[in-house]
Amino acid sequence: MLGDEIVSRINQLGTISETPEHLARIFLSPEHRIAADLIMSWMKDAGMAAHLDAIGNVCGRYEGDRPGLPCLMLGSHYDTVRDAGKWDGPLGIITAIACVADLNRRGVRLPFAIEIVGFADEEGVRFSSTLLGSRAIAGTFDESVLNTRDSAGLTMRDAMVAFGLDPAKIGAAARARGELHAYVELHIEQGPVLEQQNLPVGVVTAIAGATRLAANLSGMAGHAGTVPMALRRDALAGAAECIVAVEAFCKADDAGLVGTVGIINAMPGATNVIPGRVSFTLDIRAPADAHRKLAVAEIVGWIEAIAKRRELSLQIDVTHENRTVPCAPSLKAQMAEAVAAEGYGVFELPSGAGHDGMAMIDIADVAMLFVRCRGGISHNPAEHVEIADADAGARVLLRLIENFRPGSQTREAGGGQDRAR
Ligand code: HGY
Ligand code: MN
Ligand code: MN
Repeated sequence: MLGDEIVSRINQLGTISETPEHLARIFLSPEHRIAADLIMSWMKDAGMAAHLDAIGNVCGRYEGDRPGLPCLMLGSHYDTVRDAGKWDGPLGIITAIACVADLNRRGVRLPFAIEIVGFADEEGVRFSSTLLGSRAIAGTFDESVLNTRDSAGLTMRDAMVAFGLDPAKIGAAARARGELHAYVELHIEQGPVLEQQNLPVGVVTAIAGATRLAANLSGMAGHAGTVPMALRRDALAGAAECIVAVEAFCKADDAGLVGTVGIINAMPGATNVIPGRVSFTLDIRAPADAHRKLAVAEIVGWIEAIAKRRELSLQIDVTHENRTVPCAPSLKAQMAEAVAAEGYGVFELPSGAGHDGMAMIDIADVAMLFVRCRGGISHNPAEHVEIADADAGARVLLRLIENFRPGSQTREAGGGQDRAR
């Protein structure tokens, strides 16, 4: 069963982490490099040529029935969030490698090549701008991101050099539209819908767009014991009011709007000091781009009004924006055929989570296959996939690959992607 090897490799990769207690494999970290080497070895065992590209993506290629053919590109990301689950990202890479290994064992060569990419930075944990690996491959990497600093003050440029990469060569990772027939990603659903439908797999219709913002509030630090409440300009109390306002605004929405404050930092950070400065992040998403953009404008308006009333100064910037990306109808149809051929009900659903297909759309049609995960839990160490579902995902992906019919590309290159900020 393909699922056995997949689960064992998920467990093996899941031990490669910043700390043993909480899984974290952050872009350009030492553990990121160890993971890249392990994935490369798996690709080579599966009969692929494998290398690390100019931004740290792990790239494998399995030639078709003659050399140099355009490829069906598969993949997912091998970086993680902090205190992550071990399936988010790796399942797509490891399953794709298992499929190629199966073809290789049988000596099957197809009328197209197969490439698998382990993308280096989908989550954007370190430099607050996501999809860096897939943007480099799509040729849409924004060089200004090289100047952003991580929490230790290191720029992406310096982190790349320390990792052994040359920032000046990122452009070499870019692929031309004609080199790919399509990009197809298998990923855990990260939501509860397939479990509710009692289905192991689902066909993704679109990947929801997202806007990330960084907010900084400044008031007046002071003595916790001597400053009367009425005279305070407490930046943390102000941030708290903003966070509750964002939650209330999104809860009141009936069109799929979601808003999250994932990081907050109060300074100077002492029990007996009124916080003079606070920084926090915002992540706003909705199925429809126009709705998301309107919501972002309204939320920023709310935050500005709260800051003004509390006499706090506010700096709020968009750090990342991605529009909703549709999956190609011709690929969805082929995916549905593969699901049905494996004996499962065909169920279509949108992705609330972002994925590398949001960048890959600029050079190829995109499709995704979701695999059920227990309780819909993700970005959490409790993330889990049953072996039977991992096996189901692998069999559907293998069926899609073997029956894949390269269609006409339906998008012009550079299809209006909001550039990462
Ligand atoms: O944030 C996301 O949706 C993805 O997990 N990076
Ligand atoms: Mn994720
Ligand atoms: Mn993911």
